Amino acid sequence: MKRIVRIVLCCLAITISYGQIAVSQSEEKDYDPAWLRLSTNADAKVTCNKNSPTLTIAIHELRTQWMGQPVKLLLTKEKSIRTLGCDGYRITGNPSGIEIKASEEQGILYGAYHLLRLQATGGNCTDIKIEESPDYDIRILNHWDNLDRTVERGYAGYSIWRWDQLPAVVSPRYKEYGRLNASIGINATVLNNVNAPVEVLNTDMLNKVKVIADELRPYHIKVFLSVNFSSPAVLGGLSTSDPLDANVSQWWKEKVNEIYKRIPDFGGFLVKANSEGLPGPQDFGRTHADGANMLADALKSHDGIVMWRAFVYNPSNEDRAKQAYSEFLPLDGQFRDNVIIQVKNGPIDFQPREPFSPLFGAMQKTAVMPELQITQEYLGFSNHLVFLATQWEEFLNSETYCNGAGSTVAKTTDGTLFKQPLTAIAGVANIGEDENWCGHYFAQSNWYTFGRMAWKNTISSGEIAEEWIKMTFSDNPEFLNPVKEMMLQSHEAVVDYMMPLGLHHIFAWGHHYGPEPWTAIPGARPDWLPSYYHQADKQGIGFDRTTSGSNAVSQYFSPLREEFNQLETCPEAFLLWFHHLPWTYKMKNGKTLWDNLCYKYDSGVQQVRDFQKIWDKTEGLVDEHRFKHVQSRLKIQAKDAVWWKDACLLYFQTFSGLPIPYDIERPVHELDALMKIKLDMKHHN
Ligand code: BDP
Repeated sequence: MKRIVRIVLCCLAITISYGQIAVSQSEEKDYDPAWLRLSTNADAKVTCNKNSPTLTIAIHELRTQWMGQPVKLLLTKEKSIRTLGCDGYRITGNPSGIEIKASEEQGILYGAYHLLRLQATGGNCTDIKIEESPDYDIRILNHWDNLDRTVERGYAGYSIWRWDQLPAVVSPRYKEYGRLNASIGINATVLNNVNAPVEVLNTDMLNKVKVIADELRPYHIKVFLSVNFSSPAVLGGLSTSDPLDANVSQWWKEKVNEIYKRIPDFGGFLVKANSEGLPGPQDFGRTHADGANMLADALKSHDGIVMWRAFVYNPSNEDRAKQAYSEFLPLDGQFRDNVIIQVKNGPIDFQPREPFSPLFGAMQKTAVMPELQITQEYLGFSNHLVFLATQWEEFLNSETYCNGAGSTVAKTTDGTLFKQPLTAIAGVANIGEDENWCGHYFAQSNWYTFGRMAWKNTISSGEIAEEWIKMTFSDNPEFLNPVKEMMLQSHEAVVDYMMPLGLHHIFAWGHHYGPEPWTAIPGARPDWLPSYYHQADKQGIGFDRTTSGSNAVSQYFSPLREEFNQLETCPEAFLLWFHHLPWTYKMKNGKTLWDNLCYKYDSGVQQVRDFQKIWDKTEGLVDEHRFKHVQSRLKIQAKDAVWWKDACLLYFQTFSGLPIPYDIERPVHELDALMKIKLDMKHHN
């Protein structure tokens, strides 16, 4: 809840007891090694048949951390290796030696990190035969970092990009960032916020961007920028930014040339246009395709690309959940081959749980890429322990039925079903200059997960959790097993205590931290108010998106649309997303909707209490600093979970008039008091 709100937040200071958001404001300091914690005195024998900065990194990583047999790195044009693509590699090994082969240097780098991961996770390091290549060509982080170093929806301190010091001072953290990303296969990054000011394209800024690009290049990370569509007029002084105006396209061409002169391997642009008040081609009566294609033409000769976002919606009579599809589907097939449409996982906005956006599978003649949110804007910021792998797994494995059974979202985007010229996946970064990078130690697992899933979209959340725990904490089963279980349950827990059964967007106005299902701001856009989404009244609750409601179900393929449309088949996790139901509606377990809602909220609270117990038992199995840090965050999460439960149940009870089942924990707050909470979110400037 948006434009106004943007002015508020990013890094926050909260004074109220319902959730202390820790914000680091310190200068350059030591930082946590995250999942790269192997000891660095291995002295391994490593040879390589070629030389380059990237290969030097691979050699150094192995030399210092690999404890096993000699390793040979071989860049080769062998056909069987070339078929693995430019990022792929083959590792073969026996007790006397290991070979990593790849056709490009980045393949060698990824192979080296794979071997080290095998060692760190206790895998078989003697008899190895591994072949890997990624499912997506571009595995990209989207930083929502502003030029003043605040981070929109960032909860780990200021931006790691020291625009104030660049280009003269180069933070050692850029390289460490490159290393962490390369170790999980991330190969691209958008440095700045999608809400981009025109200034990002100033020559001064480009000189700074060049330095970061130079630092990240050896790690094989391409730099992209978010740009503002009205740059030609506002920055360039032209009379218009109309994409069909010859001067405008010429301005972009020259700007692009200026960039490539400094950064020859620049990736391209990410564009948020005609969305939440930002300018775009529609301001000039043109379409999204006109805008995207004009930029694509400017980038084409340099091999640059345009990632054009489909996150568009307007205050209209059309259900917000339908709008991106309505806007973009008619344009399918009209985009250049170096344009890819970036679509958020759900049709609304990174909610705790959403069905997948119906654009996946529907746009078949245009490259489409998923956008996931790693930063926990709608999941308790960096205070709540939420492992996102299960959420993304659910999304990637969702059946679209666009091409019969088995047409998962993953397959509609990775080139399996549609031969799209580009494949990519984006994650909105949760990185800041906090000592632990992400605010919460467990939030590092979400950065890690994004890389691993972008590489292999069928990897299971359990596998990722296990790898990450072993690399980051410990392989002691006493630690590993319960912590893994906790991580795997954590997303369901947060859904339960925030928005169970398909509820969505009942967050506090602006900052999205706590509950405010009651918000009523005079004059506010209706689609920015929780009541638009929950539709609670004396009769019932939920958004009717069936054929007799907004008919959003029609945007899905059969048989999914019927499945969502019919009460008997609609998954209970999406019940109130698609249906408005009476409070006394009988659910599958024989209990009423109201009772189920209460039990869900309560179960969320109980799960967090269990997480506290699990974590407390790990004392001594993990270093004290991280133990205490996570422990104190879990206390905040437990308090917040009760806050959510009480706020939502007491508020919805004013409509249902029904008692909270007597076998669950009683509310500990007064609704009136909860309704008065206004968190003091300050903009760091
Ligand atoms: C919403 C955020 C807002 C972003 C917007 C976007 O609240 O800060 O600018 O998405 O993705 O989730 O453009």
